[in-house]
Amino acid sequence: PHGMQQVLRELGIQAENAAWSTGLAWGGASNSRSKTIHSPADGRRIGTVALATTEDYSHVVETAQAAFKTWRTVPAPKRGEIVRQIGNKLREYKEPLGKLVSYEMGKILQEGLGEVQEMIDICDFAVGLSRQLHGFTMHSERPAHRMYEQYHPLGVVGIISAFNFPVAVWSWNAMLAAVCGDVCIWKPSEKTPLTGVAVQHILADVLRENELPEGIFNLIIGDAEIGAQMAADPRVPLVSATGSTRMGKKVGEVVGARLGRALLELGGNNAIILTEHADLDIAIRAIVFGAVGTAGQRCTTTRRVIIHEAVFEDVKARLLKIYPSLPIGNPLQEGTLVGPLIDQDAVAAFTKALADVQAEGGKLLTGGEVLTGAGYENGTYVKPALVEVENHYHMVQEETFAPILYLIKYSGGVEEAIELQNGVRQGLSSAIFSLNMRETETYLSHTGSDCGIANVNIGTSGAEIGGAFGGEKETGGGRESGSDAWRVYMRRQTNTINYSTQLPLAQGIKFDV
Ligand code: UN1
Repeated sequence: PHGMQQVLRELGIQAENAAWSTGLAWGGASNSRSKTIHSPADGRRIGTVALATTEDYSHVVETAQAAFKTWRTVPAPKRGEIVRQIGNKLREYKEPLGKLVSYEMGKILQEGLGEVQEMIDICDFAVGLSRQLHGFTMHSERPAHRMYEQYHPLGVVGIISAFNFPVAVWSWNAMLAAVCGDVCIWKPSEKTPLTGVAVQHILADVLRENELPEGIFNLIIGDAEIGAQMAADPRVPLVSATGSTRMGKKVGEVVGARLGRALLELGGNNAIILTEHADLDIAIRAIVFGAVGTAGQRCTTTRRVIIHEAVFEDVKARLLKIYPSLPIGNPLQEGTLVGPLIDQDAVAAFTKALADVQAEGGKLLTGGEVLTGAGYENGTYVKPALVEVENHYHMVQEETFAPILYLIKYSGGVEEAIELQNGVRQGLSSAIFSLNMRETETYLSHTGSDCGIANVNIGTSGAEIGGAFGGEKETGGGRESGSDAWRVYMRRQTNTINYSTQLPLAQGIKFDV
């Protein structure tokens, strides 16, 4: 379908039944558990992977540890050169990899290609970063002493990625980690391992061409057990996990118990505030992209719109005009804007959330149906839903990973809207649409949005890689991608050097022996 055989050939995926890869070597599982991956778009089989065992995991960790000893001695700008080559390979493979992302995950082709572009962008960023892993220098209180700090590679970085951005979020972590001198072990979502296999093939070319040892970039396909093992493993000083808050709490607890580092990027409950001073034309576009893009399966998806009563009816009417005619269908078909949900469990969660929120008093305005008939045989396609609710409803407080948009009315000033926005357990992304400077500056101030991302006249999703990405509260507090997010992938060392003939002590302490 849609030339998928050709795509798989172009990507060189031969490792059917692979369970792990250390970059050059591939292995099946040491037992016979396997998983067949079907496209959420049409239910067809794309490939079969094996599920790694504890022994496979140990082998991969040991290979990674050995590779670290070499990789950390390669100068950072030379590591950047390898990442530059990876970026170039991704440019070469953008089309087939984007198609596979779209087919395996279900996001529309435009977004599949956008995801690969996000990988290319982070490669470029990491190349520049490889010459900018800066620490501070400071003045010592002691004469003829010098103080500075430096950043050293950390070691093995575990990356647990989610199905919704099967490759981009890995690349945010792996490309930064790579220039920092770390080696990575990637456990992709069991729902989307094939894009991981494809990326691993692309990496292998670069490793081979540069005669690098295996073990710098590793892939391990497995279930939650492998993730749990990684979290508990003291040989993995940093575990970066993207996914649900439920998963992240477990990983965070286990990593925390051994005093390791966890970088968590978990659930969001992202809101857009529309004040009476909003430019509604651009606001509506942002809301629709944010709410139905990726079929509501981004962690930055717009889940709530908090609308001033003066414009509430107008906004509702405009959304009600767009929602019923959204083109829903095969994500590889040009013109489709809404693809399928990842699987039927996700459809069940969508349906249940809508039933529950209505039981609480929510008013379903449009959508909510599971589509049937030609093109929808797989049972994974739904009509995005709009529901009028109150913010305190139990379901509104939850993140349902599906295209449900909650409309919430407010009548006071921007402070009231901010309080509603912040009145959830999650704190990832947020936005305000207003042309009134007092409102927008209040929103961005310390009394404003409590999220990791706060935008003005831009929606909640679709962040650029240059900024730090992540959020507060139950979102987990981690920051990935741009800005100085790289620091978490390194260990900081403070160095004091004495070039005098004396040994003065700090704080003026006298200690004569
Ligand atoms: C995610 O959903 O886990 O800002 C990541 C965005 C994308 C990344 C989303 N650049 O929506």
